[in-house]
Amino acid sequence: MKKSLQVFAGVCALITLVSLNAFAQSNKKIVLGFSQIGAESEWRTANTESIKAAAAAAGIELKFADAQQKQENQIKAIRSFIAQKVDVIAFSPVVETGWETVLQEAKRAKIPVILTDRAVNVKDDSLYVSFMGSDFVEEGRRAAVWLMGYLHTDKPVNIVELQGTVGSAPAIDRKRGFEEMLKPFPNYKIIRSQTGDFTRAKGKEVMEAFLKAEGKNINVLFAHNDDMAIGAIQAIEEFGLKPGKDIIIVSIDAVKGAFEAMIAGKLNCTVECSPLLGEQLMAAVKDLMAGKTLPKRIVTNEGVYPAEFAAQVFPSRKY
Ligand code: GYE
Repeated sequence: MKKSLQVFAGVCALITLVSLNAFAQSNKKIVLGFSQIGAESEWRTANTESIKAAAAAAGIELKFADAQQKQENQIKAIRSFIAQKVDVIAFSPVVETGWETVLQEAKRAKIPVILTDRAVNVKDDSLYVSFMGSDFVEEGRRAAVWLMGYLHTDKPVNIVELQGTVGSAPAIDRKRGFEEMLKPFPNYKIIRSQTGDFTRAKGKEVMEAFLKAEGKNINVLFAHNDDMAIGAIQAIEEFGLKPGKDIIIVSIDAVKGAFEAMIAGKLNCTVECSPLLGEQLMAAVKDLMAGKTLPKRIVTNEGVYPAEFAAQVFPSRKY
């Protein structure tokens, strides 16, 4: 029984390889179905542009679907890619959980799935071939390390936190990394934490509520992305306080808007999270179609940009 199973698995692998090689030899265009989360932030817009431009440059036919930040729309898009028999599916999962069924459907249809940007939480990791994107826990840690180095104090520090989309990998991981670094220093306290859904409008709205409740008690804002920080900056100014001075602000992404805010003295630091995943994704799709095995995890290289360097770095920023 065991032997025949092994033989069966071997034959299946061979068939896949032979068909992938046949594909590589034919000149058919590779078709990639990509399900994007939405257009909630500057980061996301840059990510979409990067994917579209890289697909065009690589000669890959891209079927692009915008889910408007709804998981059900992403599931529908993936099902439609399966029905259209695309060669590869890639997607950036809005939240971590709830993907098993649709990923099993893709697997049954023998369509490889690449995760870009955000991770999923599934028991069976054979449901996707590779996950490329940032280390969000590390980004959270970097924000905290910068903050403690900047303030360098053992006096009480009251922090408010604007979280990303509830249940999303970057919101869960950035919070975890940030808290992990602060833990040994109990004078740093998160006094309020709420989601702003990664948007400017929500960031502003939630910051207004924080200010109403805590007023001048707030020393620091940690925002899980730049857009929410930019929304919050407006709320702080309208409240009559100076962002970047009365309230120290650190956020994540390093989009152009963050550099402008830093140059204006309203944001103190941004931790980089690169949305420029397009080229890497297209290279991975081509490798896959040529029968190569992809690394299970491809991590993006990133840095930290304090406001002092903003003006100098700004001209070379690509997103
Ligand atoms: O930080 C935020 C976006 O998943 C890394 O999503 C991405 C995050 C990014 O909306 O701005």
